[in-house]
Amino acid sequence: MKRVVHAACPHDCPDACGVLITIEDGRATKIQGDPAHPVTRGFLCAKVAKYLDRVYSPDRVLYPMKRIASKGTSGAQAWQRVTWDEALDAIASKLRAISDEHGPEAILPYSYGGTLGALNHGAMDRRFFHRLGASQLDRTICSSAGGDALISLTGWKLGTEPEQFRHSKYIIAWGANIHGNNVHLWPFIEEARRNGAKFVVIDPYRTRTAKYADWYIAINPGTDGALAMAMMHVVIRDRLYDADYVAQHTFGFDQLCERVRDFTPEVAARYTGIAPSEIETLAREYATTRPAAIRVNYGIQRADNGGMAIRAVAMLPTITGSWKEVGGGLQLSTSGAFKLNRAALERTDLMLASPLKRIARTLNMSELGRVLHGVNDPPVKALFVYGSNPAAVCPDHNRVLSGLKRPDLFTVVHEQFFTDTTDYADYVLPATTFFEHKDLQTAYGHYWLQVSDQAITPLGECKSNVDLFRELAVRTGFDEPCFRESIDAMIDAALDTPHPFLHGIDRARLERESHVRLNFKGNGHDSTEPYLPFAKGEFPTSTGKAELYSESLKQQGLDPVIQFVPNPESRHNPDSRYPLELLARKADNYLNSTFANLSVTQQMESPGLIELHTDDASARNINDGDLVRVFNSRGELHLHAHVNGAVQPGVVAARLNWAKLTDGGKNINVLTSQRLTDIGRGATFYATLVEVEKVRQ
Ligand SMILES: Nc1nc2c(c(=O)[nH]1)N[C@H]1C(S)=C(S)[C@@H](COP(=O)(O)OP(=O)(O)OC[C@H]3O[C@@H](n4cnc5c(=O)[nH]c(N)nc54)[C@H](O)[C@@H]3O)O[C@H]1N2
Ligand SMILES: Nc1nc2c(c(=O)[nH]1)N[C@H]1C(S)=C(S)[C@@H](COP(=O)(O)OP(=O)(O)OC[C@H]3O[C@@H](n4cnc5c(=O)[nH]c(N)nc54)[C@H](O)[C@@H]3O)O[C@H]1N2
Ligand code: SF4
Ligand SMILES: [Mo]
Repeated sequence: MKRVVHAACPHDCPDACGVLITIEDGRATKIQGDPAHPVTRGFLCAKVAKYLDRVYSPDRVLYPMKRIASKGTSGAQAWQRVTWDEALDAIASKLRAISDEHGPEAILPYSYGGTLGALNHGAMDRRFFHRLGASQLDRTICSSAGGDALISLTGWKLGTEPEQFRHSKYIIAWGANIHGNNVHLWPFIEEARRNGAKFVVIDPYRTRTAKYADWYIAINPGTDGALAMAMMHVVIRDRLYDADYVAQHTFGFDQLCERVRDFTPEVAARYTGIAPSEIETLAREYATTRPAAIRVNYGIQRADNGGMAIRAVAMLPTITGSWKEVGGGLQLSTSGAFKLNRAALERTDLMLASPLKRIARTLNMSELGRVLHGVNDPPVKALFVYGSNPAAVCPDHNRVLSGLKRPDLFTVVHEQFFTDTTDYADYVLPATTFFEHKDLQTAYGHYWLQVSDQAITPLGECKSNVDLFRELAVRTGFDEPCFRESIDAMIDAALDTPHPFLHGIDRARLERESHVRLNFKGNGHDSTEPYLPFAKGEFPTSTGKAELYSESLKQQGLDPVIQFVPNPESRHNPDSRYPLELLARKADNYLNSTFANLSVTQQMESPGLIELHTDDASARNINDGDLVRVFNSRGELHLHAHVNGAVQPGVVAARLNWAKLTDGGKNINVLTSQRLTDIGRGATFYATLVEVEKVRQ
């Protein structure tokens, strides 16, 4: 018996692809992109195209496991297989004991982007931890700096839909590795270029995307705010802005003019390394070629000044009025449009029924290293990890590891594979992949909602996040009806909202049509027309306008307009102890640390490298292929030098990998810090200074 099931890729990727899975005799035999999905257009990225190897990998965690060797060890000798009953009972009673002794806030859930399915990402888990009274997690590790910065300007995380890029005449990929991280935008850009569009890439790393650009601008890391301010200087000085749009729909234009008056291309050139004449050209071309679209991604906000950088870049389409045009505007994220009934899914009100009887404290996931070293009261005594691999992805890896090694810390990890983090778990619980459970799928790079159907029965004894936390709630004695809700009832609850964007969209329709575009008609837009979120202003800010001046930023002690401050770890800080700016990047063929352990994806990557400019290599007597030590005050690791022209002098780049798959058991996050961004308390992975030296062999 052969059948085809419609699913949706839940990985942490803007594209949220529609996926068709062929099942024969209960086994998945083929995966392909849904040709009917308007953004997926029938193809998948290289890593998910090989997904059968992931689902059926012999390395999957298939049964609950209890640690029988010291933390930090892995392999068969570290684990004893136990039943689900034993594991759930032991975990429930340990959490109860910790709660009784230290208060429930001593328990910290830790989850992020393993799955973005609305139910498995954040629903039954949230209900469980809220009812327990556990600490809340501030999920800042990826996008909070840029997200909060965009909201400070536009009030809402909305942006240009990918389908509109085909109409653009000028496209800037700004800190956006489209080929690697957002490949389904690419066909629309190609179509635009066939119609004469110019394609500009601004990135300190010569990505695959940069190689295709008409104009590649190798900016110094952490200086995008300066570039955007100088571009606004030119646009305002030469009166290339849209005076009408600015007058009607923005607040604080005079203060912005004042702020950028002296921020000339010459000033910006000193920071960015881009010649003043090039900044002039970029600004003039951007403002005068219509329509012009900016795809800014999260790369530029992973730095101390990253929030302000996104704010500055997002001001550009606001002052040029480019939001009015089909194929104009800017995309950072489209996630704000998916107005699911999160209150019903997450039930924060359950905290009031917990032993705490109040809203629990919030701990920042990007500071896990600090959080695990007892700086809070009560200290964290239990860590419950699911959908995340903090022992690989968190900044300041050595601090994170010394925390995870604490003998008094009770750690549970719900996982598909034996990752870096499971090496520190007391219990590992087996998790389903998206083939094995049903979910509701939003997106952050387009406006299509999908139901992802279950394609196969769970392998081994795997359970989905929803099922795990449902069962744990019952074991813990929670009897609220929400803990008995079925998957379908949860999907219905998520869609049960008065918001016009979800009007007319229910589960039956999603199951029938596979993907449904949000209903923009309710916002005064026709649902089949291109969606222009801010064409008529309608910024949901306190002033109802785009806030070039933001009172709320001022209240947070931040510059209410815009400001450029160089990152403390950068070549612009005269006190810097280390000379090289490290881009601790993602791999094009992994997804953060996911896929790093599979040989099919490893074959597409070259892990274990540090990319250097030839000047920096020869100054250190380093040749291509040499083993080098990369270090700073936080840590060190050994990588092989690769002198390949990808970076400018003064910049080096390396990629995220599982620590235990790297020489010496360390990954690049031994070098990154726990400093937080100016806006949004985010992680600052891309503002890291290091030195590199040859290892004498
Ligand atoms: N293949 C693949 N796809 C992915 C992911 C993955 O790991 N692999 N991760 C997913 C996730 S979680 C996310 S958040 C998205 C992120 O998608 P992106 O935001 O595109 O991801 P990044 O790779 O963090 O950054 C993009 C680019 O910014 C550049 N960059 C770094 N610092 C600066 C700077 O100071 N200025 C400028 N202009 N550019 C800078 C980097 O070199 C990189 O090429 O991608 C998702 N998709
Ligand atoms: N140096 C450096 N560090 C970075 C970044 C960087 O660019 N450079 N990027 C940062 C960014 S943008 C992000 S978003 C974070 C990502 O950090 P994480 O969200 O931790 O991402 P992953 O490394 O993909 O780990 C997700 C884990 O969830 C598991 N998983 C998948 N699906 C499920 C499921 O349904 N249930 C359960 N229980 N588990 C599941 C996967 O097997 C995988 O091990 O990393 C950050 N860290
Ligand atoms: S990871 Fe992204 S591009 Fe790849 S299949 Fe999933 S959603 Fe599509
Ligand atoms: Mo991310």
